[in-house]
Amino acid sequence: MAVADRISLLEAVREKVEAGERLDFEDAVALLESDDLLAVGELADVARRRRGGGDEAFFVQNLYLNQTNVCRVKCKFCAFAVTQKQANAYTYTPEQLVEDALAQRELTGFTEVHMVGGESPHVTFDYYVEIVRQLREAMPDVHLKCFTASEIHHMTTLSGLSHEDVLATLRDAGLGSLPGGGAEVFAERVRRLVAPGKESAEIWLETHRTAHGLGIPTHCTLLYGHVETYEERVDHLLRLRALQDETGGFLAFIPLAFHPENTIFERRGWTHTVGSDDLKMIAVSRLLLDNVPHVKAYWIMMGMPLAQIALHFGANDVQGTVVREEIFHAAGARTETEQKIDELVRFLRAAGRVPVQRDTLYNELRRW
Ligand code: V47
Repeated sequence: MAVADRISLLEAVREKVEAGERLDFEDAVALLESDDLLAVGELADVARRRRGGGDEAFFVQNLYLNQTNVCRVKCKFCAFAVTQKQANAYTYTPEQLVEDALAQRELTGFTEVHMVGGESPHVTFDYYVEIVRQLREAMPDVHLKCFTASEIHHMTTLSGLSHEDVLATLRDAGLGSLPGGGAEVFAERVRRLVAPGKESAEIWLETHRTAHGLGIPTHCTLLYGHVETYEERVDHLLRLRALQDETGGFLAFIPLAFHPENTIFERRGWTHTVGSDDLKMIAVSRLLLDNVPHVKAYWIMMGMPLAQIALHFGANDVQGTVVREEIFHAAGARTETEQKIDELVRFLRAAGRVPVQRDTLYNELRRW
């Protein structure tokens, strides 16, 4: 495409953003194809501010737990999952998870437990309900953000219950929200290549629709930087936007950059995404998902220095203190696995933003 055409495409997008008009498929592909990274970032920041965003940059004080790394699904992008027979396989009991969380609570005052794990065929649905029930009982004031839509689907096959019954049972036991994992890329072509054993895009979306209908807010993600095309990224974002139009139940979107180490793709020569692609994904997500309130620059994935810049490319959240992260670190993440609040605050301030500690539902807890 000629340079002049590219400039006029960006200008057309700018006019739409300034008029508060919705962007379409072609606009988003053109933004991803643009080499004018700073212009794309600035447009995303304009769109964020036009929709009421300010100088705040949010984070939550949270604790990551993984109940098991045993998984029946052999996703080719995953370096975390193992089989039951592998030496490093673990499946914690509800009691062990509670003991661990209570010990961590002595050290930090986290307000959220973020828990995901493998789809182990060696547990029952009661195992999941017991985890939630016991965590709720031990820490009634902590928000439990647990289990991806893929894990919820796994629970329906373990129990024979419907998605609605599984979600309602977990909610009644104390579940507060769902994290956004498992979405990967919705396009059937990509799913067949990278996650052939996983449930379909329709099931992932239906699980979130059902959660929203039950009053359970959720998060959403896109795993980019492997075999997908720009068009497939945009299709994914548009499907999320359509569901959000219907339910309004997504709290935040988190673009997840593929980490190849210790995966089949590393052996095929795949490398880490580059910073310009990470920033573009943040910006295009912010521009296209005009109805999702928050976009997270996940520091575990991109590192704090790039996350600082992402806050000027449409992101308004950096996730949280985390404490312990296994999924990205199994696949080669070089970031820390924990940030202390003081350190997060320093980074956010240095990025020219006002650090705000939030709870999971984006209620403000403290501002610096
Ligand atoms: O579902 C797995 C992805 C997800 C790799 O909801 C990988 O607030 C990159 O969903 N390289 C789990 N990505 C993490 C997740 C998440 C993270 C932060 C915040 C929230 C939220 C959710 O990570 C998985 C999968 O899509 N993943 N392996 C990898 N090698």
